Amino acid sequence: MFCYQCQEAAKGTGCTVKGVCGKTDEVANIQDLLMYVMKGISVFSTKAREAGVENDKVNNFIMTGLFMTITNANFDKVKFVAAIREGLKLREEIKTQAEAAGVKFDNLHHSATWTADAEHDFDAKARVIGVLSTENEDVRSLRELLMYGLKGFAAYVEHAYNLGLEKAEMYAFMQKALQATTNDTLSADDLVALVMECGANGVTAMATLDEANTTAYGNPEITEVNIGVSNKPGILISGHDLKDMEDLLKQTEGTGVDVYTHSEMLPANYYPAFKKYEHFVGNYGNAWWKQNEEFETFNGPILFTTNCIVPPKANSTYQDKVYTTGASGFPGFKHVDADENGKKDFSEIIEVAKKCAAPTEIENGTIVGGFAHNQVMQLADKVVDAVKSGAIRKFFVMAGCDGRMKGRDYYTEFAAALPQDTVILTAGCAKYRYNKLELGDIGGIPRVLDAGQCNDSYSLAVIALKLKEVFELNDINELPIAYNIAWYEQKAVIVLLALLSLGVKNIHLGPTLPAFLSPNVAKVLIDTFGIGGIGTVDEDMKMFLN
Ligand code: FSO
Ligand code: SF4
Repeated sequence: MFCYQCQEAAKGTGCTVKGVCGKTDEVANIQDLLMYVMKGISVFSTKAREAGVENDKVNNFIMTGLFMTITNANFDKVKFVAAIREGLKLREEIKTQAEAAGVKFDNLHHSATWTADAEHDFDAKARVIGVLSTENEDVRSLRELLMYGLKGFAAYVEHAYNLGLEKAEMYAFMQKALQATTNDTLSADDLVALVMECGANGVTAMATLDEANTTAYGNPEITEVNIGVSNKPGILISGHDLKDMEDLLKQTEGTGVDVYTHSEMLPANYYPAFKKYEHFVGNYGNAWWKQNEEFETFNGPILFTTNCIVPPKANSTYQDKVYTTGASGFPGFKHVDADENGKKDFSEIIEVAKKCAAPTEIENGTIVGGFAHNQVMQLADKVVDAVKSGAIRKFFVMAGCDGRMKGRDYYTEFAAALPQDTVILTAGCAKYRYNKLELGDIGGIPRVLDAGQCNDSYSLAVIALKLKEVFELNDINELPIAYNIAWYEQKAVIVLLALLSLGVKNIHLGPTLPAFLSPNVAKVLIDTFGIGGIGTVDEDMKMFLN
């Protein structure tokens, strides 16, 4: 195996024996093979599309396949083997359709022609088509940057799709980008252009998801979220999928079982449509990486709707109570699939919950969030006045991810050290590093404004664009906003590319720069966009405030 797609890549270069995330080399390899098969399918589907052929099964397969390979999403080899078999069939189907539409294929890339059925043949092939099979390190770096952005993009597209909102051009881009990685004639500039196009598509995906979420569940509003517990048994729901959240709330109503959000699902508490459920108690615990301890004390079953799974410890007492759905999976966890009508039945989880003890309290009190674009716009006059009067000197976008690396204490220390006339804008699980500090408010505006999930970074961009308009500036970079972003997995990659495509410069990224950036590609990002890493809290504070 060789994997360097996330911030925890071993030794800052790549995992080669076993993932720091817990992914085995077998699973890492089979994920590479699924990527390879999706590239082969895209060789045909991009041409088929030009000839007017759109295949919904292909669109769906590629969206979910990309999502399944995101860090921490799916550790279940059986699922990948099945997906590869299905993918090979779909590849033949789309090839036949394209040919029927008059497309002629020659000089096909090997990903479009390789085939096998036996799992040991999959394993053998997987070992030779991985990331390192692209020899030139800059081409490899650009291809992988594109693929990782694409994975995050696909996740957002899938959440919107689950709420009934889709855009054909988003599927077309996924396949175009996959196909592009099979084309050895593309120059570095061509690949950079595709990476930027990926960022622009990321903006579309986040905007689409925002529309899907707010149309279905209303606009997030200022909310005090309970972080304590009730005396009834509960189900803990993790991940990002709000449709699953809704289904679980509906199905648990009147059963005597309460519902709590975990990690990236916390922002579900901010939506009006979910607040009406009395058995929706609040949020339990912290960011994803603390789950081994926090699931022990939760006492009830856990439902993963997306990525952010940490393999349970061998002596864990909760592992037989964990369920996955959607693109997520883990060997030994039960998986809930939708039926042919798209309905998910969570009744087994509810029955398990009924037999469990209520959660053990690990914290109490409340945290405040719900500052997505609509809510912030309602406070716009107050915010603009505070900026004009100097009460707010600067905003710090500290969105992104949390993680277990020690160096991430930096973000807690940085947030605590920020002067009183600054406001943090956040989204994603990075917030858990400082959302329980008492940072106070500025004339009633909390000093930490949480917009929501990582995809709600879109809200932060909308807010920035609105401020640019109000202050009649020509350039988004003239705003008093600094970007000190933490990253972990591929959703943060698409958020970063989306910000770059909106023209945002001088973003600082930590706790370490991505291992998949070759020195030359890193230089392009530094020279073109002013991307930087992080230093010490003191040094960075001086740098940002000057
Ligand atoms: Fe994972 Fe966090 Fe939302 Fe990231 S919980 S790490 S950018 O925020 O993606 O899924
Ligand atoms: Fe390593 Fe991250 Fe890849 Fe997991 S996802 S194998 S931790 S680089």
